[in-house]
Amino acid sequence: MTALLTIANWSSSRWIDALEEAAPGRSFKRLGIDEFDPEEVRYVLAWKPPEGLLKSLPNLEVVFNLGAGVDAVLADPDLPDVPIVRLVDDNLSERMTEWVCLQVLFHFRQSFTYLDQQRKAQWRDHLQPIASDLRVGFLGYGVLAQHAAKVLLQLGFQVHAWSRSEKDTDVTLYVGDLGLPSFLGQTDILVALLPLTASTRHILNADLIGKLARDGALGAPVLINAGRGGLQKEADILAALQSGALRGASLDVFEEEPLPATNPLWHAPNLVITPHVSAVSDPRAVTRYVVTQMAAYERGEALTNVVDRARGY
Ligand code: NDP
Ligand code: OXD
Repeated sequence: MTALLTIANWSSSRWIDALEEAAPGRSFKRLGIDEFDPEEVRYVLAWKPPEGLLKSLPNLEVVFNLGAGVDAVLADPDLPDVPIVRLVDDNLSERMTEWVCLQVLFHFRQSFTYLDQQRKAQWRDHLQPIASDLRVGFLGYGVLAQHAAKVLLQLGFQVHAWSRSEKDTDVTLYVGDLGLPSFLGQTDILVALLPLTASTRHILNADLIGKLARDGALGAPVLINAGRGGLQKEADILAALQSGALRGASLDVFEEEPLPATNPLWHAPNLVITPHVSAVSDPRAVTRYVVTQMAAYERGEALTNVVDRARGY
């Protein structure tokens, strides 16, 4: 019985070391490096697996996605009918919370203005609103957004959120298409933590930006996206930054990654760019999660965090 590891963009050596440490008795093979018999593969541990791979494994039982977002796995037109388990892990949530809070505070504390003044050796202060004057809205209120929201609430920000379905929360929740305009109209800093699905693709467009609050303490809204690049219409975001319709933005994800050097976003005003690093999966933490799930599954217990294919996340 073999578990096959297939990861794009990341080096597999740290992963295989972590797996062998967490589960010494198991057989782990790396796609493209180790020899393996496709008939013996029972589990795949995947980050952006090549299309068709999963279908070629006749005895595959479970796919463990090594990240939280499963858009790359679900994009495989030949996806076999096996459960796909996504990553839900405190380590990942904590990293995302750090990044989200860093970006919210960066824009809130007018950091572009002060960095610009520093380059010009200018000593000049600006009126600083207080956190409780700012309305942070989470577009998507799942595991990661709820974790970040707790910290922003502690910092004093007003927080509200938008999701697909009703749920019990500690913040005001707007739901579905009907709730979206009211949600946007109350939002000074928008934080997108949505999965990429047919319903969310290109949701971050000029129309949405035009509906954000313009009466807030920062004078114009800020857009933060760590969900997926496919949520963005990048030309619209660029135009909004250039026109001032957006006061600033922070983007960790892009329609094309790596972001090509020729992309004009690199030179957009008031834009923070990070290279899809807001919450990088940590091999040791993820490995513990996967190995625990495998053991539970083999004891006949239910897998957790199984993706709902009809919903797309
Ligand atoms: P969850 O599945 O826990 O949360 C997703 C949220 O989005 C839910 O609140 C869900 O609503 C909402 N949602 C989905 N579709 C819609 C829709 N059509 N309309 C309104 N709301 C919608 O995901 P996570 O919080 O764990 O992760 C979110 C995303 O973050 C991942 O899918 C991934 O793309 C991205 N990510 C990026 C990373 C990075 O490094 N940049 C790292 C990790 C994740 P409901 O609650 O009703 O289901
Ligand atoms: C994820 C990611 O989805 O790292 O976990 O993007």
